[in-house]
Amino acid sequence: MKKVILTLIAIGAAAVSFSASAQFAKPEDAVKYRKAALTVTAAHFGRMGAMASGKAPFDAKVAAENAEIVANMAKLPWHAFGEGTDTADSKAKPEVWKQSAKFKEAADKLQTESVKLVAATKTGKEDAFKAAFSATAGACKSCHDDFKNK
Ligand code: ASC
Repeated sequence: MKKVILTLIAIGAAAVSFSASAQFAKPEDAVKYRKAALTVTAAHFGRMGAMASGKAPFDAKVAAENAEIVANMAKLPWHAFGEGTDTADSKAKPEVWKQSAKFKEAADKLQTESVKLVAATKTGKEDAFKAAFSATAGACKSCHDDFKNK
């Protein structure tokens, strides 16, 4: 019984620390984490991009699978932009930390648009997919314009 309770406490603590703000041992670990998360996001976004631009035939099932991944991945990078992670090995502009409310808005926008994109792919309608894809790409782009160095 004691073991079960201790296990539950450990699981609870892990869940809390993840949701509050994932803890990274070193700033470099946070930078590595957010880059990895954004790289995976871009790969799956790109697969939809090929369909949105007509380079690949529209397949609602493939679009939905990729949109779901993007919507889930879109939750992850932001807690890895904590204080002290403004390192040289990053394209993040200082504005990420100087305009943190605006940065959070941009992060939230991606999450909102990518959830709408999932819904659009589930209609099976190419037009709905293209419109939602374009709105999501706009969220990527405006955040990059304001917060990412070239
Ligand atoms: C992508 C990708 C981005 C965005 C951005 C949208 O496929 O890798 O960073 O789209 O270019 O404007």
